[in-house]
Amino acid sequence: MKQSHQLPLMGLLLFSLIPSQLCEICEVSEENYIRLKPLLNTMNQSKYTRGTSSSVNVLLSLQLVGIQNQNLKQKLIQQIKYIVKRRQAHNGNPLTNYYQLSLDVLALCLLNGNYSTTKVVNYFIPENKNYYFGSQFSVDTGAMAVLALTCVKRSLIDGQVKTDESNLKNISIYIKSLVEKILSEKKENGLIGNTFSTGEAMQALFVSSDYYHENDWNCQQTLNTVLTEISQGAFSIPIAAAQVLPALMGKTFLDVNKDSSCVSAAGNFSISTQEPITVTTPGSQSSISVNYSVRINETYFANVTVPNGSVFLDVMEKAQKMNDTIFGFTMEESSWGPYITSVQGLWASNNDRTYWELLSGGKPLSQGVGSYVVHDGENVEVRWSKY
Ligand code: B12
Ligand SMILES: *[C@@H]1O[C@H](CO)[C@@H](O)[C@H](O)[C@H]1NC(C)=O
Ligand SMILES: *[C@@H]1O[C@H](CO)[C@@H](O)[C@H](O)[C@H]1NC(C)=O
Ligand SMILES: *[C@@H]1O[C@H](CO)[C@@H](O)[C@H](O)[C@H]1NC(C)=O
Ligand SMILES: *[C@@H]1O[C@H](CO)[C@@H](O)[C@H](O)[C@H]1NC(C)=O
Ligand SMILES: *[C@@H]1O[C@H](CO)[C@@H](O)[C@H](O)[C@H]1NC(C)=O
Ligand SMILES: *[C@@H]1O[C@H](CO)[C@@H](O)[C@H](O)[C@H]1NC(C)=O
Ligand SMILES: *[C@@H]1O[C@H](CO)[C@@H](O)[C@H](O)[C@H]1NC(C)=O
Ligand SMILES: *[C@@H]1O[C@H](CO)[C@@H](O)[C@H](O)[C@H]1NC(C)=O
Ligand SMILES: *[C@@H]1O[C@H](CO)[C@@H](O)[C@H](O)[C@H]1NC(C)=O
Repeated sequence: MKQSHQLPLMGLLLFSLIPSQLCEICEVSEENYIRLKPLLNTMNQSKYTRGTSSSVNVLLSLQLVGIQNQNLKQKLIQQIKYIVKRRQAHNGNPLTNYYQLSLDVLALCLLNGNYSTTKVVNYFIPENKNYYFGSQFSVDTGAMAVLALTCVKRSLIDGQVKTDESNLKNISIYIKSLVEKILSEKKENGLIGNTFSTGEAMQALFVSSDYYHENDWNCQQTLNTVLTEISQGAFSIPIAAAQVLPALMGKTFLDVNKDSSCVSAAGNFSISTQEPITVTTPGSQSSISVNYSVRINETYFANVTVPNGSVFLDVMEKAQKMNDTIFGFTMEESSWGPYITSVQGLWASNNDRTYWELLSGGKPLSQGVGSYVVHDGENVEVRWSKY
């Protein structure tokens, strides 16, 4: 499964150029399409200058919802070719987590590629610690796994892939167990996990309705909450918008190679040149102070003053200027923005499952340093953690 690792992505995308579809339960009605506009505008801000998985997500998402835009598509296809090439040159990306494993299995499965069902059954055991970050079940990861397993299950049932009965049975058991875990992360307002995992959780629940009762999930409530979050500018980076859009239009990744269509209406909203919703910061002339801490075994902290409206990263940069030994850090650009790779010279490692966790008031943040806006008097922290 590993050597063919990144290639399937390309094929998946080519496949997805075939118009998609199947109408699903719970989706945004046509008269509400206008409420999805901020997402499309944000996706249009996607930077094409560098190959990131962000552009891949944007393209996939646009294809899934049936929006055609030649200019945008050409640029994105160039990017994907570039990514595939680069990954081949680097002898494949190391497999770092189950979210990526699920994406790969899904791609192989959708392309009717060659994969071992027995390996899938061995890897995807719901008790595997890779579904968790620390003690927290990762809804994004679980949802992606449900999509992958559902695809595999369907090809087994269709007889496209041969296997013994026990594998099929185990896969069903896994899906049921993962769906339970996903549903147990449902919040009172309908979000599943957090704002950014909800779209993927919805996709997983769309394809697995055999595994839960109608009363277990109020799809409409979830949908309404997501629409509210859109209006508040929550999906302000292209990849966040790309990950939530398909579910809102009733689409899942399993639809990419279906060709009946019921989203002709989607052609109605072309991407406009309107500015995306940005959080305005009228109070940006004034200053705020935050208590910034670096916690390893010891805790180091400082009172850092930054302009009102600053993000976490601004605080870290200011602190670094104050004392480079204690607050020095490095970061790496990723599809979700800047990712903190080291602080005080201590590097995060996939092998050791270590990372720099971001917290506010002792609670993990659901955004990165480039997006999270800090508040006056807040206690923010970067903590040396294991997942
Ligand atoms: C795996 C994962 C992690 C792993 C990454 C390392 C590893 N071994 O893979 C760990 C557990 C370390 C991690 C950490 C964090 N994560 Co994370 N992570 C994911 C997850 C489940 C899959 C990412 C992936 O592999 N994508 C597939 C590959 C092909 O794409 P990629 O772009 O190359 O993936 C890389 C980046 O995504 C990067 N990464 C992972 N998380 C984050 C978060 C941020 C803010 C950034 C900039 C980069 C980044 O690591 C990936 C592997 O190299 C996503 C879920 C999702 N929906 O995308 C959440 C997700 C991206 N993470 C998220 C968050 C919030 C974080 C943290 C900020 C949590 C925290 N409170 O500390 C930290 C990052 C802090 C920092 N140092 O800057 C959010 C981002 C939401 C947002 N609006 O910004 C997501 C969407 C989960 C969620 N629903 O909340 N994460
Ligand atoms: C599929 O992969 C297996 C090993 O994983 C190999 O034995 C088999 O020959 C492959 N089949 C095809 C058609 O490539
Ligand atoms: C699959 O299910 C069978 C029983 O149906 C069980 O004996 C076996 O251990 C399972 N395999 C895995 C990898 O869990
Ligand atoms: C586009 O929207 C208009 C009104 O908003 C509607 O009358 C028309 O049928 C829609 N077009 C398609 C292709 O659905
Ligand atoms: C994206 O926005 C830019 C302006 O920011 C505009 O020139 C371009 O036409 C837009 N692209 C699409 C596909 O709408
Ligand atoms: C910071 O700006 C926000 C509006 O963006 C305002 O509500 C808040 O009172 C300001 N805080 C300070 C301390 O100036
Ligand atoms: C700042 O944070 C540190 C620990 O992170 C704590 O010990 C200290 O009391 C905090 N200071 C204030 C003023 O809250
Ligand atoms: C933290 O303390 C433990 C126990 O004293 C030690 O084993 C570990 O190496 C320390 N970690 C770091 C990053 O300094
Ligand atoms: C942090 O510094 C600011 C500006 O110097 C000051 O007004 C504030 O009282 C300080 N906060 C703490 C908790 O020391
Ligand atoms: C940074 O902090 C360390 C430890 O408190 C101290 O020894 C060093 O002098 C500080 N450096 C600067 C430039 O303030």
